[in-house]
Amino acid sequence: MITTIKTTPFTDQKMGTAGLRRKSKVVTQEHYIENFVQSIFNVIDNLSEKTFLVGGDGRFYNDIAIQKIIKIAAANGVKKLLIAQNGYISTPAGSVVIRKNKLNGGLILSASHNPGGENGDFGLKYSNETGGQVPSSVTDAIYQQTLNISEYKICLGDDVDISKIGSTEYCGMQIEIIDALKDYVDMMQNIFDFNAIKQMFAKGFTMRFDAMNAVTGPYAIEIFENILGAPKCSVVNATPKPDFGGLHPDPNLVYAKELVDFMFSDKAADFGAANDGDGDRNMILGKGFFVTPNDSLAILTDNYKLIPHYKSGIYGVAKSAATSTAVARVAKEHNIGYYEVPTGWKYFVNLMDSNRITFCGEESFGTGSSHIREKDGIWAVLFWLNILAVTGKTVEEITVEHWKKYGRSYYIRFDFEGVDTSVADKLMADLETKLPTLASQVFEGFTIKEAKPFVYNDPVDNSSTKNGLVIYFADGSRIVYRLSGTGSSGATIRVYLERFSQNDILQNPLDMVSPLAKIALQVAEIPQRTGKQKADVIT
Ligand code: G16
Repeated sequence: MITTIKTTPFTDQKMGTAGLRRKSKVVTQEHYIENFVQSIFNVIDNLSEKTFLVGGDGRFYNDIAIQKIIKIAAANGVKKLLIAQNGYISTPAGSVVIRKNKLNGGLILSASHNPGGENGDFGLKYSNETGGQVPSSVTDAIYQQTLNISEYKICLGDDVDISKIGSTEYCGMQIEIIDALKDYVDMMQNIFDFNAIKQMFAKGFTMRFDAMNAVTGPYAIEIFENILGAPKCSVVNATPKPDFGGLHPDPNLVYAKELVDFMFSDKAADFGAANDGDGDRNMILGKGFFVTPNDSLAILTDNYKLIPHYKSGIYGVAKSAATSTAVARVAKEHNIGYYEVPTGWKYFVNLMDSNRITFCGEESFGTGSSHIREKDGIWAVLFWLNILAVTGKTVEEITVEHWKKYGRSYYIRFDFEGVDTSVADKLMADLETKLPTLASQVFEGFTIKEAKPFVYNDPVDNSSTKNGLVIYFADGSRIVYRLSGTGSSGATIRVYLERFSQNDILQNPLDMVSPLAKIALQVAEIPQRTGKQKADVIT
């Protein structure tokens, strides 16, 4: 049943910030998935001793791609696959399964927060035995394979029924269909004070969780409604759909509009949250109140003692360079380690594995801890619920008290989308050349202290990564520029603006950062080069 098929390379199979992300129409081309999956297996030794997890966020084409992966894995002599029932598993739950079962890795089919469907995006992430995504050295090796591939092996058997939990054998390979919920739910119960949260709901506390028609719906219903006792229908858009019901499953103020409108209305619940397509991102809201992911990371870290699993102490904390410096002030206060890494969760993995950090997070609505090696949307929601239950305070009270103690980093991100790739690349290259000339210059009353690329030297594997360009101002404000690494076509220029104030903490964020926005556009010549006078998305 095993056959070898001749093929020719696709030149666009380089993984970005988190796996390979391409338009569904690209991925459905003949041999596309086969080439990529074979290229992954080509860089792994001793496949006959290895077991991998397969599952994803249920988006369009996942069902077909899963069957292809099964057939290619079997033909390559893989020992065993654990497959999530019906193919559905959130990215964090996948990390739990890989770690708990000591698997050799996993193939997670998700383009995360990108839209899905026939006209949307498809994605495939490759994790190793840490439960986190493989480092750049491995993605580079896989890319080289994709450029040189001339054949792949595949088993010509029927499709495997993955709808029922149990074990089977396929083409000489063992297969186990697993419940993707149980291990994850158990882990959350071991981390947080479920009794305190249950009591809070029993007293009438209300929440709305928007699963955005994506993979976390069943997890959220089980945890928030069935176990913790949140009122029925607290979880909305709870059924995963291949096209996310037309939603763009990115939990931010722009794309989670339905939830935001509700939380800013008279009917608002006490607490609101959303997750993205594969359940690793989160957005936190109070009644008429939004918590930026930057502040959320700082607040969770500051309150770690309220959580049973962390109360005896944490190692340290890390953030991506583009994320605000709010958590740095908390790390200093608690006298714990503090690290700044490039954008991409994979850069946190070595820091967690070497016990340098316990918490980490990013401006792109990602927060997590060393319980797994991916960011974790439901974990962040439970952390907030635990804080609210123990303190009896509102989301707004907790956040404002935090600002009173630590000052506030006003923070806004501008995205310029659909820019021609060559225009975006040239803009970044020219800006990098210009950076050294900017020191000491004054724009809009702000003095530039230093301007340079962000370079990260990993203390564990000594690799060095350059990602983004940073302008540091004398008053602690910052502008960061980088190109998105998760798009499926064209380029997105991201401009991250941060302005710190110790005492003036209740201003409008957009007003506060508007002088920085002006400087950012002027210095990089964004309007002249892209034709865009303003950002497409402001979050
Ligand atoms: C991925 C990575 C994150 C990163 C984000 C931003 O998120 O896992 O670590 O912060 O991309 O990507 P970019 O700014 O390059 O578009 P996700 O949720 O898409 O997997």
